Amino acid sequence: MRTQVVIIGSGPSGLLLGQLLTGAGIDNVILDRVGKHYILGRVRAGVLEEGMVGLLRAAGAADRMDREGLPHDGFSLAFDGRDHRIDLYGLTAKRVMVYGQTEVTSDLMERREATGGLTIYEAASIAPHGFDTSSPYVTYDKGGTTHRIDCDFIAGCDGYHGVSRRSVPQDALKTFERVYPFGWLGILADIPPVSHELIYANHPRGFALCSMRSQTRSRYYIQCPLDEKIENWSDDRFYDELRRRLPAEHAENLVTGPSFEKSIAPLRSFVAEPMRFGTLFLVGDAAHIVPPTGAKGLNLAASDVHYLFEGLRDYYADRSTAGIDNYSARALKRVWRAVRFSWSMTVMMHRFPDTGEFGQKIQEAELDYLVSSQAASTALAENYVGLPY
Ligand code: RFL
Ligand code: PHB
Repeated sequence: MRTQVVIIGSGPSGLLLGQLLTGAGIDNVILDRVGKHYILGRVRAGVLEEGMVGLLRAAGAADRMDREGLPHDGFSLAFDGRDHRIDLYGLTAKRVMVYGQTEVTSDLMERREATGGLTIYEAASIAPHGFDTSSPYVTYDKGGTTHRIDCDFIAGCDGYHGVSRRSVPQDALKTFERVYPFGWLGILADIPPVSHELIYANHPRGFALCSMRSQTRSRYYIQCPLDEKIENWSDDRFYDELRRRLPAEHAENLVTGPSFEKSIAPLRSFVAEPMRFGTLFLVGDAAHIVPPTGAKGLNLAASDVHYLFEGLRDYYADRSTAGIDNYSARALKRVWRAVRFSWSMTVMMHRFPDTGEFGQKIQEAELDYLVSSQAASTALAENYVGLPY
């Protein structure tokens, strides 16, 4: 088989790139090692920047988001028993959209099916080859045979554990990493959210986040030790701990109910440079991971897709290579800004092993400054709604 672009990975990066390419008349095939239902079973991001919302519209996959998504004009920082609103819209004239990654993925899959795009699920041993030449190809096993797809370019959209980054010679790659000494225990439950906006809480017992998927579905997280066992956390224990970490006005209003998803996510910052190797491009989590505190992971995947799509579109329009040549530098510039923001939010909001009473006071002083200085609130808001592409 032959196509123009092979996309490895059918997560949000791969699907969004696929739809933008299809819309520009550029042939592409998506390969994933798992099936559609497995991909849709992963509960992840919930906050979309305006840039990502615009890309979903450009991909023709925004109708349901525009109907059901919740535009948010602000969020709260809670500390020292009180709640402080950050007026995103008032400070930046921008808002964010609360709409789950599961929904984004499902809408993109539906759009791909409607436009006749080819996705090969449950393809084993996917491997990129020859990407140091202008005629790369990808092989995979399915139905007892090895298949080969020849192409012009390969987009590695296969996440942190994918094969694309691992296929690059290790001496061609520089990696940067920080692993945080805690995780997030998250639940999803069909209960009305405790507040109509997100609450990020700093508490001496640890961080807590109240998010949502709709007016009737809540997504709550609490910081937990990395070796915590999920079976030790009944719903009641989770809600009790969440209540302790929230200001009294919210703790009293918390509606509880059975969770239908509960998982622990480790937190890390990771960047691999560069993001291009000949005719192979790394996109999204395949190239970088941020801790979820800044709600940036999926949004960074979207800005990578934007830069790569522009480069490929220009290449096919007039053989200009400027866009693909600049892809890595343009993407990494924005990546590092989001890595910094996510790291700083994580450091300011969480209890570290050495935080102690002094560290707690410093965090509270920083938060107090952030919410009371217009300049500092604006800087926070500008990063949260997303820096320009
Ligand atoms: P994905 O979503 O990991 O998709 C990669 C796809 O590649 C497939 N794959 C392979 N395919 C072929 N061969 C292989 N060898 C393969 N290995 C893997 C996988 O099956 C999968 O289908 O990466 P992508 O598309 O780059 O998307 C990135 C986002 O998923 C991620 O950045 C966000 O979920 C991060 N994140 C958040 N981001 C936000 O922007 N806002 C948020 O509010 C937010 N909250 C979160 C988050 C991530 C979380 N967790 C669990 C890590 C909250 C959490 C708890
Ligand atoms: C979520 O709703 O899952 C969510 C929201 C905001 C974050 C992280 C996760 O910062």
